[in-house]
Amino acid sequence: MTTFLIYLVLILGIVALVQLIRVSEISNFLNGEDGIMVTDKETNNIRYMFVAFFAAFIGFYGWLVWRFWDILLPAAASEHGKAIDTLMNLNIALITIVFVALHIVLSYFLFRYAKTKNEKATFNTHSNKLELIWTITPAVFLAGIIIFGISAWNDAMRNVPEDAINIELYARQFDWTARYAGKDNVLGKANFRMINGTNALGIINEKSINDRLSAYNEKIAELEESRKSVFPGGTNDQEILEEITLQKKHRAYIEQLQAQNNVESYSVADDDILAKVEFHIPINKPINFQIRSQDVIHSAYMPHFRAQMNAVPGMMTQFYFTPTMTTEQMRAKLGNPDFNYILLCNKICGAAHYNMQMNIVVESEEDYNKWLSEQPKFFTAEK
Ligand SMILES: [Cu+2]
Repeated sequence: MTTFLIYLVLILGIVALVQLIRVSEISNFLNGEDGIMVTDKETNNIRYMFVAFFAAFIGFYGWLVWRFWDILLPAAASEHGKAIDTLMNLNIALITIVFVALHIVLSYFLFRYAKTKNEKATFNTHSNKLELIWTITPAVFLAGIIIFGISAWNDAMRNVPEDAINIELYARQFDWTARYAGKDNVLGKANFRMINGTNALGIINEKSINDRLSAYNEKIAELEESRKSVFPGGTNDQEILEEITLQKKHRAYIEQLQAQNNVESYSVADDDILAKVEFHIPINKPINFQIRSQDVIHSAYMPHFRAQMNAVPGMMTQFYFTPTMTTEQMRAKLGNPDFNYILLCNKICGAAHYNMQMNIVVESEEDYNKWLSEQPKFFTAEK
């Protein structure tokens, strides 16, 4: 109702304004004045006002850049990030040059060629030369930026070094889990059919497979048992039989997984480590992030390292980078003792999306190894 009233007031306001203008036009007409005609004096005022407006506009842009430049991200804290920063700065510089030049020319033309009573405009219909200039110039600049962009991207996406540390970033509504591969640097296999309350990532090893199978066996035995208390062949019995078929189907999937694995492929998961609140990475070491999602599309965004990659359910994506500044160094550089690197979800994925984040600690390799050795292994940890 309030919205309706606001709209009504607005519409009536516009109607009143139109009527007022009409009244003033009619009164001018009755007084013998031509209200539509703009005088030279008015034109002159308007052109000065235009110049002042454009000067203020460009000044405001300059002020924005000056005032807010330092709340943008600090210099990149990863190796490939430097190229991305250069690309970004180059883009901003080009945009600024074009923006300022264009407005200077625009205000000059408005000023110089404002209509006066004695001046007649020239009428240009077409100029091939001009068309060529304003097509080719932006095309050359855009092609340059695109080539630079593609090469920076290819550099960032180049082959992952052999010695990269493998870390999985697992996304779900609404949190992140970082999984470390342990001593062998090989992440254990995972499958969505293995996901349950105690194994949110669906990691496969001998224990988790066996736990899963025995849970299904128990459930099936329970259902068989409950059949004894219902009328054989009756509606209730039918329902239980259907449930048993379903449970057996689920069990068959897990048995399939079991058949695909052996002692060796099980054991790579045995030393996997999960981190929930924050995760640590060592400086100057390539880190290979393997990114998965449990439910919807999320996006692993680590702005200070200029890294972002979608987390897509049903597939694994990957991003690798080498951090070049520890958390402590960045804190000192920014003069902010509370600074933390952060992993954010950068894809609006639901109600608590805003809170889907995790701190990243970059430290010396020594500290990193120490931290990692203190973390409990997922499968042997007390739960
Ligand atoms: Cu998300």
